[in-house]
Amino acid sequence: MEQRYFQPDLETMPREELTKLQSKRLVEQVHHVYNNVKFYHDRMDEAGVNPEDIRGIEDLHLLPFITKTDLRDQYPFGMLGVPLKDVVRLQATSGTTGKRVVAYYTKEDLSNWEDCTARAFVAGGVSNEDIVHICFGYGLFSGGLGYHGGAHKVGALTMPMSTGNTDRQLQFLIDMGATAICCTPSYAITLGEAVRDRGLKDQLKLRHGFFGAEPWTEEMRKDIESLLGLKSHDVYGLTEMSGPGVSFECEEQNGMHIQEDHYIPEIINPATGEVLPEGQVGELVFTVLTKKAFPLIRYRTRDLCKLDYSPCPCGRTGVRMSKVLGRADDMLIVKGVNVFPSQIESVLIDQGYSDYYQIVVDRLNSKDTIEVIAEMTPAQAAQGKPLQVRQAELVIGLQNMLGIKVNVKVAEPETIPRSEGKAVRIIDKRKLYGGV
Ligand code: DLL
Repeated sequence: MEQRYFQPDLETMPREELTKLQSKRLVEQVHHVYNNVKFYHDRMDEAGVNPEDIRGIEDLHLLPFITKTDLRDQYPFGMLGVPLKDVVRLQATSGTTGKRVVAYYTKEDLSNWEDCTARAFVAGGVSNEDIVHICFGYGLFSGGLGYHGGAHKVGALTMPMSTGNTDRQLQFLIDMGATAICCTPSYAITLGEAVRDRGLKDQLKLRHGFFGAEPWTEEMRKDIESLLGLKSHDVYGLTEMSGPGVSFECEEQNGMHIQEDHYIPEIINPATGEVLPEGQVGELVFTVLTKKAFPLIRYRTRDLCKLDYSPCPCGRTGVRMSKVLGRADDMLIVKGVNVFPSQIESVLIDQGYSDYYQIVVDRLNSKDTIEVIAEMTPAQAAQGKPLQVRQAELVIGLQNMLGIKVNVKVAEPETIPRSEGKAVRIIDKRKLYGGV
């Protein structure tokens, strides 16, 4: 019989028991950080909180938040919770700006992380009979090695392909008969388009796909599933928490179960820090309960989403987070107006454009300009509608959504550069000369 859960007792633990486990682990973790990390000792003292004040998760709100800036300030070893000799691995965030954040793991931290990605694989139908093709980057980025550890734990044949060289990726996918694939959703589309263009779909044996590391839409899901002929699962995570596998979609494909025996989620108002009620969109904050080398308490992820505590038919009890709906720090202020890239994306998708687009913000003669480059799908291009008409429709759609005038360029199919890592969709040139 197909295995449904990797660790059934933990994944289907009734809420009451889960809360008790979280409370016990939180109390231990708070003592651990207070006694072993000077940064936390000082922060808690400043906030007037004693480890004894934290008796369970109901007291979590007493603890101060921490941010990426705190982690950067503590670079390289300031957040370490164990002696360096007990650390066996490090990974680093994939950010392209500022100092990278380096996260550390003990042997046990790695094993817990592998359990998390193994749970994601099993939820998506992977067993020791599968062949898992991993084309996330191996190295400092947590994607490759994170998935790798989980696939090993499940006992699948694990192919450490890493990124790049689409021809080689396709050859291995076909020759080895890979049944599962893991990569960014944008690379899945690139691979899928290559499969379509070369007529290779019949030679693929793929059944399961695990995608993440960047936002993707339901439209992208449909494209990926039909191009590669598989069922797709969204997997979320961040290096600071360990990497991929903090939450994952089960077979219902309806929200990502957070692995609450390891992570406590909260949703806050990013402007005030107030904890928001269930169902409201806000910034996701995580407390990691089990990681000892790099123990983060109330870490502000800057990812915007909402939580759903209603029961899931799959039987897992971990709360489900929605797709990431935006980044608290992606919000652009253009001509004094708050602009979320997700608003622009929804207009593009409504009008039938592809998932590839770019938003270029600049400042000319002290005035902000914003340009959206939308890429037509082959079907749109085949309609032969004049480009001026398309552009005018987009300008109106974007103006209605954002309340400001946006310049628009409509690009031919597949002309926006594809990336093997995370897609670059926002180019804010204003930062080049000193920021806004
Ligand atoms: O991207 C870890 C990862 C690797 C997750 C592979 C899933 C698959 P970082 O490089 O630290 O770690 O980037 C973390 O990426 O805060 C989100 O903004 C974004 N992100 C990650 N997964 C998703 C997802 C890895 N499924 C940052 N949907 C996070 C949307 C995601 N955004």
